[in-house]
This record gives sequence, C-alpha cells and structure tokens, in this order.
Amino acid sequence: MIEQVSEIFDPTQWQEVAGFDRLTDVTYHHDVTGRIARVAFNRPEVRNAFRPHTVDELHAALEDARVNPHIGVVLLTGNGPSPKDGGWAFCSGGDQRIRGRDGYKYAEGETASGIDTARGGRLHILEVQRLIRFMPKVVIAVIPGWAAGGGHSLHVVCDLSIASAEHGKFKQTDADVGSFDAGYGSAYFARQVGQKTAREVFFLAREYSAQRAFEIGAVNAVVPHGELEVEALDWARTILTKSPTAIRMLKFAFNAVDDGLVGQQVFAGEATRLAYGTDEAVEGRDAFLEKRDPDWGPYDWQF
Ligand code: S0N
Repeated sequence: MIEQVSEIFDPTQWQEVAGFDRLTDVTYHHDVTGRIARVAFNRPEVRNAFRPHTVDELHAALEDARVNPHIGVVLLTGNGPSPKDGGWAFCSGGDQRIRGRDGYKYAEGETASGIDTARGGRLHILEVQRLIRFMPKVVIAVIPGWAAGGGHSLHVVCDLSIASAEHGKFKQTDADVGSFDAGYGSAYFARQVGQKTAREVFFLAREYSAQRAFEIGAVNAVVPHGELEVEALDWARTILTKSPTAIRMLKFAFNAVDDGLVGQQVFAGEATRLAYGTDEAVEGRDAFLEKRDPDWGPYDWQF
C-alpha cells in the first residue's frame, strides 16, 4: 500500500523505489509503468525548505532517476499541505535556521548517514541544479505552492514548469535574506523572462502569482490545484511518446547556447556517442585493432 504523501498525490499511480525506503526529507516514487519519476520535498511544515540532509536525499533520488534507463521524465514537486497552517509549497529555498557564515551547516544530530557524506556541506544545492540541467531527461517542476529563494531557482533550472492556479506563488527573496544565486537562478532566469522583468523580480522581491508567472514566460501552464499532478503526468506521458534521442539532443541544444564550453562538451559527448553507432566509426576502431589502414572508401564526404 503506497502512503498518501501529499493531498494531491494519487497512490494508485505510483510505486515505491527499492533502496529508498528510509528517506526523511524527500519522497521518491516511480509511476506504475516505471518510466516517470516523482521526487518531492517533504518538509511542508517549513514550506519545503531544504537543509543539507534534504539536498543529500534530493541528489540521491535524482541521480537514481538519471541513471535508470527506463525513466524518461522526472517530476520535481513539493508535498503538502503544511500540517501547521494548510499552506502549500514547492520549495522555499535554504533553511534559514541553520544558515551559517560559511554556508549551510548540518544541525546537531543531523547527518548524511547512509547516503554520501562527501556530498554534505556548503551550497551543494548547486550540484542538484547541475544534475537537473545536464540529465538527458525532461525535468518538470510541478509547483503546488510557494517557489521562493533557492526553490525559485530550482524551478528556473527545470525544463518545464506547471503551477497550481490557486496556491502557486513565486518570490525571489534572495536579496531580502542576504543570499543570492548569481548563476542559473538569476542570469538564466533573465534569459527566460527578459532582463527588466528578472531584475524587477530580484530587486523588489515581490510576490507574484502563478498567472503572472505564466504571463512573463516563467511557467508553461497554470492548472487547477486538484489537477496539478494529473496534468503533470499527462505531460510526462506525452513526452514519453517521443524519440528519446531527439529529446536528449534537443535539451542539450537548448542548453548549449547558455552553457559555454561545458554546454559544448555535453553536446559533443552526445555527438560522439551517436558517431560510435556508425559503420564508419566502427571501421576506424577495427582498423586500429587489426593493425591496418582504415578503409574510408564506403563513406562519402556528404554535404
Ligand atoms: C516562502 C514564504 C514567502 C511563505 O510565506 P508564508 O506562506 O507566509 O509562510 P511563513 O509563515 O513565512 O512560513 C511557514 C513556516 O515555514 C518556515 N519557513 C518558511 N521558509 C523557510 C525557510 N526558507 N527556512 C526556514 N524556515 C522557513 C517559517 O519560518 C514558518 O515557520 P513557523 O511556523 O515555525 O513560524 C516565506 O516563508 C519566506 O519568505 N520564506 C523564506 C524564503 C527564503 O528567504 N529562502 C531562502 C533564500 N535563500 C536560499 O534559498 C539560499 C540560496 C541558495 O541556496 C543558493 C546559494 C548560492 C547559489 C545558489 C543558491 C540557490 O538559490 O540555489
């Protein structure tokens, strides 16, 4: 029996993932076909703020989805509502209660045990951003409530965003709390919504609604709260009807223009992978192994 981890989570659509039964700060499921992953912040009492342990678990779940060849789409969301006041959140960024002068600390008694202590420590949410950015799968931010601070940045870095019409709310509080994402969270956000709008969002740190987020091009769709996860699953299933290679090449093509040489490296790796599948590349390998000159004769200089 799958636990009802969120009010709008449909347990009949999901299954547990082996090896991930001891998570505390996130939940991780695969859909019944094993092709869609759902990773959710699970600290609704603090608007799904992340502490280092949350980031460890988030990274582990996303990495598992990345290397699973059956998974094509990942839904990143937040469980809710808060048992305290009924409020909803996608994620409200770094847990301000444990922010120190040199980053985010493990609180007393909190460890990364069972995952990877090397990942514990400062600002490793940026590793999660890179995992989302560079995984060859579509990551959809499913936003049932607040996306604030570093939570706002996570939705920015996802490939697509779908927000709850009633509870989806956005606010970039970085300048309010003296913490700032000077990478994807701001500069890439400006590529999405334009410089003036991005600067307004960061410099004024006002709340904006899901509808406003849609109008400025920050989210793809706004749907009734109760239908949010149904809609997200529908989008995921549609994406799964497409060519996996086309989707991964398109994602990396969209990324490359903003990612400099790292973007080129990722795209080049994909090009090499595709080239390895050709007879021409096999001839080059075989010629070396057989200690003979390669015969490129069958391969034209196509234009
Ligand atoms: C989200 C907000 C706007 C919701 O307001 P609302 O609905 O009025 O609820 P509250 O009553 O404020 O909150 C309910 C309870 O939840 C606690 N809480 C909420 N957010 C946090 C938080 N981030 N940390 C700790 N606790 C939180 C409240 O305290 C309250 O608890 P109780 O009931 O006990 O009073 C509103 O809550 C809000 O503004 N939250 C703070 C948002 C924020 O400033 N986040 C931090 C921003 N900075 C970062 O995220 C770090 C950035 C970072 O990690 C980074 C660094 C370098 C490069 C990149 C990044 C990156 O961004 O990725």
